[in-house]
Amino acid sequence: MTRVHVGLGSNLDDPRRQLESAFEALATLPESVLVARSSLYRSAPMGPADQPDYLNAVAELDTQLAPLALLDALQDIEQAQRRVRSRRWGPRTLDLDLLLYGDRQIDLPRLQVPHPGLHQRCFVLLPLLEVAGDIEIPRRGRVSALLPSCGPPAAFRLDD
Ligand code: ROI
Repeated sequence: MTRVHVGLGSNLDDPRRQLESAFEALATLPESVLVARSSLYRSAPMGPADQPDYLNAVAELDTQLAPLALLDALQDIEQAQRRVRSRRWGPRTLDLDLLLYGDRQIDLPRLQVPHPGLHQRCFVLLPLLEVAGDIEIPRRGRVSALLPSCGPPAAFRLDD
């Protein structure tokens, strides 16, 4: 089993419902166990400002799926929720990013792990800290060391 972290993001079609059903789908992934889910966080869009605010969260899983098999499974979930992505950095119904795969570093055309933007994004680092504690991000250091320089946009935890 490898411990992995997946980032969830949505800013279309009832983002709270999108993230809830994504967590349900993640809980049924083959050869995997959903270990923890973070709270939901709201943030202004990074990128074009003419789109709704995002909700983001992080899921922690233990999996026996290989990285690309896991990526395929995440993309299946995105498609099942009728992912709409009109333009680069535009609004989307559901984004699932493989953030961390154990302590592996992966550099393939389809998949870069750790996720390239992870260390700069408050809306990823804050939910990650909640589920994973102060883990080490390969080549980047600990989450707590990255938080002071993350963002904008700022991210705000929603009440349950
Ligand atoms: N901005 C925020 N706040 N949250 C996201 O998940 C997010 N995802 C994206 C882009 C368009 C870069 N901006 C985002 O893909």
